[in-house]
Amino acid sequence: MDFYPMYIGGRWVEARSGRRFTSVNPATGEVLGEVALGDREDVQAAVEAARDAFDAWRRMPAPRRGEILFRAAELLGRRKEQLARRMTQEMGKVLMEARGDVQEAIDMTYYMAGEGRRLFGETVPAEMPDKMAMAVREPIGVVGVITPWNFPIAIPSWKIMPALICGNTVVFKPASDTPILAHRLVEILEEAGVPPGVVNLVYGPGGTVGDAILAHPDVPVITFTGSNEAGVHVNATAAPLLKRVHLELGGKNAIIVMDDADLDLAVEGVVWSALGTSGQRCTAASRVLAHRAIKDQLVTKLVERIRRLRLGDGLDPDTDVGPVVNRQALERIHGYVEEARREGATVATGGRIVDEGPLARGFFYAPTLLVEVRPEMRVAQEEIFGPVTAVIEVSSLEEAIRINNGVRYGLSSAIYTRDVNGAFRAMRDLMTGLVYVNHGTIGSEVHLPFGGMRQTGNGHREAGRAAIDFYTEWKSIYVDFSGRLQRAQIDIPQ
Ligand code: UN1
Repeated sequence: MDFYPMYIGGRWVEARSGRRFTSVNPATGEVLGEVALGDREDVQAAVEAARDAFDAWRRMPAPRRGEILFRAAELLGRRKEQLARRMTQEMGKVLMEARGDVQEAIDMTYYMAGEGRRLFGETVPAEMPDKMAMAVREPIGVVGVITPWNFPIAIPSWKIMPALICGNTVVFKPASDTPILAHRLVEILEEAGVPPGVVNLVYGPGGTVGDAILAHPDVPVITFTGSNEAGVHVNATAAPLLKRVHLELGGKNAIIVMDDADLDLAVEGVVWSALGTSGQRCTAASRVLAHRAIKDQLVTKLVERIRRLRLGDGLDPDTDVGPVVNRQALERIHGYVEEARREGATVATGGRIVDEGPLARGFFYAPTLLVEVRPEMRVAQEEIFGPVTAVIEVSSLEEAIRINNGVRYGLSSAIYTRDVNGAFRAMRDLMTGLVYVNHGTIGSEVHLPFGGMRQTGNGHREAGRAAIDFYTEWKSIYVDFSGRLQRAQIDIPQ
């Protein structure tokens, strides 16, 4: 059985306790490998290594750090297929989407490599003669990176690459459902020339490792993607130490389909956004706000399209939808559907755990369309994180926007329409960090800010230049070359 150690201070090591856990293929139940199970002491060692490595790393010229990331991007590119296959085995998403996940990481890594030559500050005129004023960006220190399993290469890369290019060091705790992918990513960073201690990897199911990172006084920055429940805990644990915390949490994303929309295009957008990655994306479309004039027609087309989807092992090129990540997920998803039924919704297709035939060995949920859903139902308010979407009928754009905005999340939204004015009104009024026009709710690009409003997060954004803002501190520098005392605000030049 393959074994996956932790990576601390540039060495691959067993957990100090010697304990291990396993990683399992959700399509087959097969055990893929054994993984070192970390605890508090491993975190302590990782933080010390990251702290010790910080000084040399922050002083390395940023373009040189960029060269290391450039090599990492090349390695990710060369291993794209291998990584994608492993990803399908470890968390179930179909191979085509696993390739997309790795591609997002490649794109982000090249983008951040380039930022090494663009960590722009500001120079501004000073108030006094013979004086210069400027603001420069500085790294902050050790960044705690805590990531989910649904984008096992992309999400860690969105966090680690900007943290590194800005000159920070990293303690990385990946989701315990996808430790092997995390291992592969860190191997690539090592091979690309990231010096010992600059990136450290500690695994730990059960919260001990995560909590030790959150509560460690030498980790001033935390970046976390995961559920809202966990995000609140992250925030509360980090708060007494006044850490800088980035939270990327849930979504309850909607696609509005207006009466003048291209329905076939909308169907493709809904199916891709709602059922891609088996709905396990924070950007997944889990509500369809359908104009009443086209609702019945849209539902008929959606049902027909969804029934043609093939469920199966993501490695099979004929598979459209893979399993969900684990048994608990399967039960949680089904619980939402059952509750929707009790509240009066109708299952137009799907609505069941696949518990017979060869797929019964894995964690498969039949792609599900719910109709007769009302905006206040739980299934229309809470994040499901599974292959389920709910159709809600609306009578106007205003009503659709109101319902879209009537949830606690604000990550992504979309509108299908041919009306230019309506599209612009929606772009202005939809309260989400991402808005798509004639396109589904998923598929953000790495050079634009990514993140959500309201309880999807805490105001920070990742990707693009926004990430550079998160991973740096501003330092304002004044240089007086007049040779005399110039008292600010007092010796006002005439
Ligand atoms: C997530 O599900 O946590 O736009 C991120 C998208 C992807 C990112 C999803 N680029 O759907």
